[in-house]
Amino acid sequence: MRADILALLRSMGEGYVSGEEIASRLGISRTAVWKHIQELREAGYEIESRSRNGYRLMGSPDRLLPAEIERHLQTEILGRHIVYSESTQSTNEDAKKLAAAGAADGTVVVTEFQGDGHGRLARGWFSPYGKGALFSVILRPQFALPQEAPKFTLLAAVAVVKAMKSCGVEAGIKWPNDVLIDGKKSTGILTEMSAAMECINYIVIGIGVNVNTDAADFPEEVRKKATSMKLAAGHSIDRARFVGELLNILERLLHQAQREGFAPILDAWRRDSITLGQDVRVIGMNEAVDATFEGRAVDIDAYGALLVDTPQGQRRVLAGDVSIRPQKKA
Ligand code: BT5
Repeated sequence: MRADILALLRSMGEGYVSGEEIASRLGISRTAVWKHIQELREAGYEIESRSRNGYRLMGSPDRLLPAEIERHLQTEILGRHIVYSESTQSTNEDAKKLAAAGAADGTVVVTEFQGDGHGRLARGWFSPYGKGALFSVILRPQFALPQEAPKFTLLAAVAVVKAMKSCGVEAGIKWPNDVLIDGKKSTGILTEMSAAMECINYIVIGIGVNVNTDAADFPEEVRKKATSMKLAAGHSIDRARFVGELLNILERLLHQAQREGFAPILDAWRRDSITLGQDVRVIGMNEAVDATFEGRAVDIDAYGALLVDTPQGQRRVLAGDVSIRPQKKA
């Protein structure tokens, strides 16, 4: 109902709408209208009220509130249920709990701040309050097998690059899960899965984007290698619009993968990749023997694994097992 009232206020532009009209259009009492307006104000919306004219929307909060994201959505499933909190430990942890409890396909968990945001191997993901896009999407893909989960990370990275482009920011993908702007990390993606033998119960794709983060906001240890959309664009970005657009693109790519398989997604990934064709240093995460090696990244295979040519022959690096760094020139 609050979203409906907001939509009505927005449709008036600079004009006013009376409490009576809101009540009659939405089929609620005038007292209910007043209560919802109070709640919207508490959530940060600036709503002017004039006794003769009614209500007028003066400003919206810079928050990833469900109503703010929803107004940019063109999706059927993604983001049709949004779980918002001002702060939480980790949206991926929340999403996994919700998914295990039966949350619907496409549910999105979003927050302004994480106390324990994390990446792979329990590494931290840092984002100051109210400046990033921190969210996790629950998917229940019937069309994919458990061993295909890494491809969802690649798909998400392609979506992030496209969404950034729609905001005028050029980015590229470093295999497997980083989106870089001007060679610096702007985004991390963490895909987690619950599966039985042949079927995926759910996949959680966690995405952390530095949207309006300022250089001074980054902790010392990542400052040199991190950047944000704002730093690249030279101005603040509308976070809710960005998240809405990202969800739209994600859903389009998921539909495409369902219809045509992952091949076109992997091609899009290849086009956006900044890893392929480069000399790389691979640091295996789970491999006991010979975990670190160097070579040239030449392609990804049908499972999204990175193929690296080395003097000893080609090596295949599975998603999630390695991080890649440009080789230092001697
Ligand atoms: C990632 O891991 O890059 C995946 C990060 C996923 C975060 C999202 S936020 C929403 C959802 N909820 C979660 O709890 N997680 C997901 P990895 O490739 O392991 O990289 C982690 C490394 O990135 C850290 O060790 C730092 O070096 C660096 N890092 C941390 N915060 C950063 C930031 N804001 N910008 C750039 N680099 C950062």
